[in-house]
Amino acid sequence: EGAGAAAAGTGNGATGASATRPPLRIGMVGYAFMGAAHSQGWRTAGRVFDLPLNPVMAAICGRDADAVRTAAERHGWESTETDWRALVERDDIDVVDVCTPGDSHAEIALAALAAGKHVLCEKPLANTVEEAEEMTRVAEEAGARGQLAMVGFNYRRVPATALARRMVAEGRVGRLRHVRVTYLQDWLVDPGAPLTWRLRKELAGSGALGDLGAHIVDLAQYLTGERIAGVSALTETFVRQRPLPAGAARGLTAASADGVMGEVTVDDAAVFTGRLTSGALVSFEATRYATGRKNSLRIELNGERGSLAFDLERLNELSYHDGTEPGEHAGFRRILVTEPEHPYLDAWWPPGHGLGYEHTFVHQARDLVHAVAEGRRPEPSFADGLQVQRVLAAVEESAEKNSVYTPIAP
Ligand code: SOE
Repeated sequence: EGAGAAAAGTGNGATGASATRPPLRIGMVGYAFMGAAHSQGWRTAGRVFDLPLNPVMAAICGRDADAVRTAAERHGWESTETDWRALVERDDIDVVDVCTPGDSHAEIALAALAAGKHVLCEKPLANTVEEAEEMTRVAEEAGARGQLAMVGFNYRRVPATALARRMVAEGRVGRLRHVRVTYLQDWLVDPGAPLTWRLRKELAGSGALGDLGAHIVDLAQYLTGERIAGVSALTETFVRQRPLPAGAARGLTAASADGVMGEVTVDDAAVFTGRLTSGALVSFEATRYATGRKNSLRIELNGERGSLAFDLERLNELSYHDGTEPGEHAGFRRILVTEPEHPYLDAWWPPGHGLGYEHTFVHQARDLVHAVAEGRRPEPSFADGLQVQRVLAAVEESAEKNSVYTPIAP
């Protein structure tokens, strides 16, 4: 992949060499925030990276025909469907990309695997451990037939987190002692904010825990290469009644004018500590009530030989402290993760020009295309998604028992 490829191509679809490669036809279900983010990924990946297959945005699916047509035009999808079952059965689709709320992940992913498709499923993998177990079992069977199943933990695809993973694996922090992770947002601070699907257990599975906690559990396990062996947790729902949304009940719509209230059935925040399999200690915090924190995901790892620190709001940077340096000149150094030697960056802009949130979805699309072409199990797999689901369930169980330490089976 050559530096400067990013500058090539401006229209929708593939340009130049990529148009001559075999197609990988994508069918996406859902067109809200994640649908837009994934669209961006599929549209851009083949124009920036020299991919072995050419991603084709074949069809987008949503229940509202007008809205899905508008989304198709905006994002560059070739056709639309209003029934996901029809999309899944189409012969001209190779990958089904599931960008719906969690209550439909299992049903759509299982049907897509049964229809012989590869699947990319947004996080968290499912709303329950049982669903995630079934999805993983079916994905493993499908894997034996050459089908791939991947979960959309996109923060693995920030160049700085991928570099952190590489540095941990190279032993640059040594044996781990502490990991501390927080994921803070503030979009629920206003008690008048509407009761959207994300606040209803039957649709979202859980609240800040599944939405934000899933990301940081996955990131902690990915960066350390370890599993969380057990947790002690507290969760809280600060605002228990909220106005029902006007219009579509599932979207992030404005509050209804008539003031009808509904019950919030998920957590607003989760705080938990855990133990890695190596014995290192981990602390986690996920909330939607941290005023001024918009999308603040921070992780710090402290090992015997050094430390690493990452902040999503400064995502082109990684801080590293080399604990083996003489004290006099030691300190955290800021690595600007924009060099061509850094993960994903050989295809992007010259050093110092920086990437953003959307690029994680471009990298996710790139990695899935490579995995399909090379017949490689993609990461994170459904089994990785199941492991995260088990941690989330253990957090809920521990919180119900007022923070009793709850072990997690592998
Ligand atoms: C909402 O809290 C949200 O959009 C999450 O659902 C995403 O996974 C995260 O990337 C940003 O915040």
